[in-house]
Amino acid sequence: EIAKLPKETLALWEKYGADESDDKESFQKSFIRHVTTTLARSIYNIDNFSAYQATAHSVRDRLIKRWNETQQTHTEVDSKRVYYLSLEFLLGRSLDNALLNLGLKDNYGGGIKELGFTMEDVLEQEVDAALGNGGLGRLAACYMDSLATMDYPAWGYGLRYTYGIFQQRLKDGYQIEFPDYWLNFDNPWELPRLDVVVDVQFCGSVNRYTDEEGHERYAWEGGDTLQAIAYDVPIPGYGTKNCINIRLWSSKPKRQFDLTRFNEGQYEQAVYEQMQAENITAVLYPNDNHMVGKELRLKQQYFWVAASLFDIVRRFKKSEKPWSNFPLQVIMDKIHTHPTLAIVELQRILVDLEGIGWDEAWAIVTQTFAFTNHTILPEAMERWPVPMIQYLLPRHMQIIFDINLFFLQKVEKAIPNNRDLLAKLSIIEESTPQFVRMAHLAIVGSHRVNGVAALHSELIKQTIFKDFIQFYGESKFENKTNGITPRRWLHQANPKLSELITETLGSKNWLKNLDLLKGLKSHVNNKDFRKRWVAAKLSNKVRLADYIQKATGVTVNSNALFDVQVKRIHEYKRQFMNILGVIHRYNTLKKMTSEERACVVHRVVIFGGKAAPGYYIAKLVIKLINSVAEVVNNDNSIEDSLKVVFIPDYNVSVAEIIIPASDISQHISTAGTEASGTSNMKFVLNGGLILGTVDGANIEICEEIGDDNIFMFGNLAHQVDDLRHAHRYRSVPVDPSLQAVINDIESGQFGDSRIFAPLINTLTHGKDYYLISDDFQSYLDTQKLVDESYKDQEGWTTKSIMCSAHMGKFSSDRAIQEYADQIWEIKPVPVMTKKHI
Ligand code: GLS
Repeated sequence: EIAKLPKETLALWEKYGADESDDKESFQKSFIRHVTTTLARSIYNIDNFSAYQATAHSVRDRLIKRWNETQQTHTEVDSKRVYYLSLEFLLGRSLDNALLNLGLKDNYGGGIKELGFTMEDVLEQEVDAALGNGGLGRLAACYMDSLATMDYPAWGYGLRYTYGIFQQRLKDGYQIEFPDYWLNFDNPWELPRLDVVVDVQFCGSVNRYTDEEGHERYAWEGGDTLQAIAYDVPIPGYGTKNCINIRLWSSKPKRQFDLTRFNEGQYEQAVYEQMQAENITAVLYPNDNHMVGKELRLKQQYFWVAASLFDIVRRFKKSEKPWSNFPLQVIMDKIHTHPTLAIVELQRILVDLEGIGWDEAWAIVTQTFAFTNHTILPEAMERWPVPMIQYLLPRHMQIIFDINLFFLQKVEKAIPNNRDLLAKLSIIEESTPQFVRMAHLAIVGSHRVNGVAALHSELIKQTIFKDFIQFYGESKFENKTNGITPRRWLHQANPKLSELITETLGSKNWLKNLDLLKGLKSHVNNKDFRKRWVAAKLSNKVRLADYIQKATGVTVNSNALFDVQVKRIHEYKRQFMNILGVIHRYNTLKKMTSEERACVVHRVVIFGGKAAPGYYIAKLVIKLINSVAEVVNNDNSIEDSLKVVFIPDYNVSVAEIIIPASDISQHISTAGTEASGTSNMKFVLNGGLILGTVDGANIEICEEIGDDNIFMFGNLAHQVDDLRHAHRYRSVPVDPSLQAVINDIESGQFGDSRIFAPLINTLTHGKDYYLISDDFQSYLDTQKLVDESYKDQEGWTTKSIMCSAHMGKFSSDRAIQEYADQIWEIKPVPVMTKKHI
């Protein structure tokens, strides 16, 4: 029951609900108030961590105001909203981002100093919110930043995992995993909504009955019911009042205790149900680009979509609009196939609960959903066994069969007598047991499908989804190249460069319109500008060198060329090729005379990234990198011309230190395997050059910055199939330079060679699925070119400036604008101010 308040009360709200000011004194007041009341500490008892907490709470107060005003405006205007359904939101830290987006950084920085702390120390206290694996989860976070900044009415929906992506440590060069219990202390960046609770059902059975009007209906009954509790995470836009929401669901049991069991003395049994329920949102699955067919994962997916849809439908029903308006009010973007069950759930709500006819309901469903595909890798394609769905979600399985039946009937009508095509398009894979192909369900249940970079969007049409083109034609499939937010990835991560850019361009407008970076081109010959550009890079390298020293104990020279590959460890991303190249370089250096070595460019090769805990080969790559590092870094004979480091526990905040410091970064996936990649964009935006294959977004980056400013190499996507065929059936000999490196490893140069045998095996015996041998020589040649170019420091600086200047296209604002205009059909809704809620 919402209380109806008399007019006089509203006046009081007006009076006391006015904005808390953003000036220094107001911050200091609220800081002290939070130390004493929220944290219950005294002036004699504050450390950096409590200073962080008090600052965060002070920012949170301001965020909540904006959040309230935004939600109030959106409710009043009631325009179409986009719901971004993603199982991963890799937000990283929030304090610095919120300070910058809200424009509080200067006042708060000054304020905190007077209180006896430094902003740097305070910011360092925050733990990352690491509810994602890699690019996919970080993309979701960048998109939320853009949606907020561009005043769009948007909500994200995800899960509030108790444990985020594991923490990686190294022992004897091997990765070991530790749980990331990120909620150890209170989390100021979430608002628990303990009153927003949704029941979610599993198992049970389906009963058929006839309703009063004589229609055949289905009821899903019995089974277990859990509860989803909402936690809201406010996401502030940059330079706007708009503050959108990510709603994360946490699971809990519907009943606290089985009292009968408890009374019978079976205490453990009694808490069992509670534990089972809490398990659902306990842990993020630590796999990137790889499906693990665990029942718990399927439960997570349904739990999340059921709670989210209930919430979305409840909001829509409040408006009392007819159901036909649903797609005019709601658009849901499915990130990957993870939320595909939402299609089935919405059809179930409309047909079973709202009594709408199947066809009418299906039209609403397909208009409501859009599907973004983020990978072409076969091992990442989700398929769930029919018996598993049947058991957990019996009514959903029936609906999937019906969706499939009606879809195949349409195909048969349009393209008669083609059984082969029906089998290929079917949502059900006719194996034993049968499987549900989630990507097929996602395509059939969405009105639009898109890939995330030009090449990727073409490839999905030619490969995994090619049969669908026969039926739908091309128009349903399109491309939306990924983007990154310049607020976090330049302004926040690289304050020196950001300042220089703002000064040079005369305003901060580039932060909202990244195309303005083109204005830097006319300064490329300005001596002072170039000097400051180089100085910014150097100071970022010094910052990284310090971090490396602390994290690994290795001392590196900031004047060397910093060569970086940081991303999830995967065979297709070919960190293995990189380290093999390092071995080649090392042994070449060893053969040189001191005079010869004096002429070579010194390099620091930096690796970082997590391997999925069950991914044996990827973990061996980490071990090999560390074994090589051990030998190289302790070999005085090469006189510091090469250092190798593996930075442990790569995450968003570590990325913010590494990316601005790179001279060259490697994006060297086998052509056609990396859907887009987004770190490539971050590096180039920060004036780092890239060494890459003709893959993913590298291609479009090259188009924008020009091929003089990028080092591309290797075979092309269309050659891959033939090369693999040649490996299998003509046992092509391994590339000679590669063979030499293999011999070095096998000779024991980097420790017991038996350890690495399984890794070497992936290259030999007609395998080499990722074509390292085919690309190796061109990789080495291109690395030589990199060295040569780096010797010309002036030329390199010009390239670096030109790189940043041409990166406008890769702002996530551009990407979001395209989604909003062309797929979601949503309009900005500026937040109305002077509303006090
Ligand atoms: C990924 C792709 O592998 C990346 O290439 C892509 O940039 C990212 C965001 O679209 O999505 N797909 C995936 O499963 N993990 C990813 O990082």
